[in-house]
Amino acid sequence: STLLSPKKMSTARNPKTLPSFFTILTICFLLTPVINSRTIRTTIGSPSDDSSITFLWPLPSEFTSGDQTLVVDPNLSISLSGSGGNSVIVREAFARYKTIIFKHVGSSKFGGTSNSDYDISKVAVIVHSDDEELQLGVDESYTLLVVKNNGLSIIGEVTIEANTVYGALRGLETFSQLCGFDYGTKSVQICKAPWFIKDKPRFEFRGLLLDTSRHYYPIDIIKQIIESMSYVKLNVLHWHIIDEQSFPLEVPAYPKLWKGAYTKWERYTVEDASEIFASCFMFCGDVTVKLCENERLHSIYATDILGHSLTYSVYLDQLIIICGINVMAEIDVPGHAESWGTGYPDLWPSSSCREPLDVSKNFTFEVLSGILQDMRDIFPFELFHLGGDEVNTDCWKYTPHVKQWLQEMNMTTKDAYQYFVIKAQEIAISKNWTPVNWEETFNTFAEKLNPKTVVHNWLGPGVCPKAVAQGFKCIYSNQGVWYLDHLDVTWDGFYDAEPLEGITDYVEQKLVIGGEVCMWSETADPSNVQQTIWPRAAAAAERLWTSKEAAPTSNTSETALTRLQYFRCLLTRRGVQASPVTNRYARNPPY
Ligand code: CP6
Repeated sequence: STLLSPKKMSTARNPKTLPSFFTILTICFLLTPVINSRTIRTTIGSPSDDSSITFLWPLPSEFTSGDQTLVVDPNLSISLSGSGGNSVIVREAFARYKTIIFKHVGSSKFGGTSNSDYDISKVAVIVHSDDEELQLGVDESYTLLVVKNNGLSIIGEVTIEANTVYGALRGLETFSQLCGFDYGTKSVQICKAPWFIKDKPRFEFRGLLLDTSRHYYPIDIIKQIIESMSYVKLNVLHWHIIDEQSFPLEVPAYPKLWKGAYTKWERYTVEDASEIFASCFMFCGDVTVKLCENERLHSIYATDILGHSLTYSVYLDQLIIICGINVMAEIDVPGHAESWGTGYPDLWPSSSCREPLDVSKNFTFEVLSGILQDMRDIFPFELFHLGGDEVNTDCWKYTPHVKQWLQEMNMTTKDAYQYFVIKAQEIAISKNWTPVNWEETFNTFAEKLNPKTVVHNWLGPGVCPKAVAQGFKCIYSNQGVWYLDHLDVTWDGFYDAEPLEGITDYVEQKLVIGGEVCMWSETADPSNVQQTIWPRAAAAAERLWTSKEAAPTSNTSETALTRLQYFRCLLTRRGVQASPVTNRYARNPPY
């Protein structure tokens, strides 16, 4: 059984977490019978009567709850402490979540605020370190404690403790999901308190691919997508910027490249691209950013929920990390790159052979290097995606100067494909990036790939077991279950996918860094992208965040569907146009 008794919980100490919190936790457990003499109902694995369901998505890895209902003060305050106690990121995140939590309180539509006494007035956030960089494997764990102030407690009613600001962000998201607006009393309530939550991600890489080449997405839409990702604790936006159909990105080193954009309105400037990081901050907090390029200093004008204007000056680096989401950019070579030649036709082998890029010219690699150099200034994430999928080299053979080059080099077209991918990897590595490649590169010349390569699965489930057996890291994106453009795959198809499928060895399992759902955009644009992503991406997000014990498959966990239906409503309440999870008439209970 996965039921956590108070005794088990207090002895299951994580050596990385400081004892202070566990002392508090233990005291709270001891006090719990005083606070509430009824048995605490433990939620994991409980029967599926409504009150036993925990309306959190993704489910935390460990938690217990009770049966008290607590009322939350709309003037909720934060006290920040620990060495991360000065964090603007956490403070801003708190302001952002306050807006979300109290959206309806005081609104004339619901008759103004109530006069009830509040059980929860303060959130204490303890962050142990503030200099952690947002990179792969950053500590995102947190503990969240919600107890009614019974006069005995010396701590805040809500305590979030984390080793890094990113853990604190995840904890604040969970806290916001515990808060619900009660239309009867017109107040925000937390049901099933007291709560003891100890949470950490199952996988360090939890991604969503967005393809901005098949259809263009304005910056605002990308910001909305980033913000919605933070609701399900996804932490990597895989930005598939360019493909054969359009080249929407400005590259200062080669200014004609973005002639390959559909129109001059469907392009991203370098500033736009930088904003895509900063975006969560700007979008979530109703913040606009003014760039002072030379100093990399940004002035941010934020408006808090009371309408007061706050002005901060923050360095760009601080802005990038506000939602704890990394951007992994992709330049897909040599196959998906026809649009490069609109501005520089020399990149095409010939006018009748426009793809793959011309492998025989130095110019091709000069341009690639120029693009990567300009992108290095924009994207600090350690992973960079070099594509390498679906390369059909036939027309290289029929293009005279390429054919001659192949003969001189004594290469087959397959050798030349390998040559291109390895050269691209060398350029990326020289710029201090870890290369990621689609699985065809591994399937064709695994032994030649740089050992640091992260293999990105998509062709069915088979490649990760093989890649990790050879010591490569792997990202799982099996197209049969995690391609969002496959509209026939339902939520449970996404939910039941298993990144560790076929891998039993513990050391090999550790090489699967996570997984990613893919929003290819041949048939999606801003009008339908959110409905196509949500709620199915949330199903995958729980698979990536929550341990398999706490979140088994849809068959064995009756609560998953009900929780997801509730979470889909949460998304729509927060302004995300999520589709229905399933047919309306099958819902029980009817949210
Ligand atoms: N574009 C690129 C695509 C796809 C891939 N790479 C793709 C292939 C098959 C399906 C969906 C998407 N559109 N550059 C494969 C990684 Cl079914």
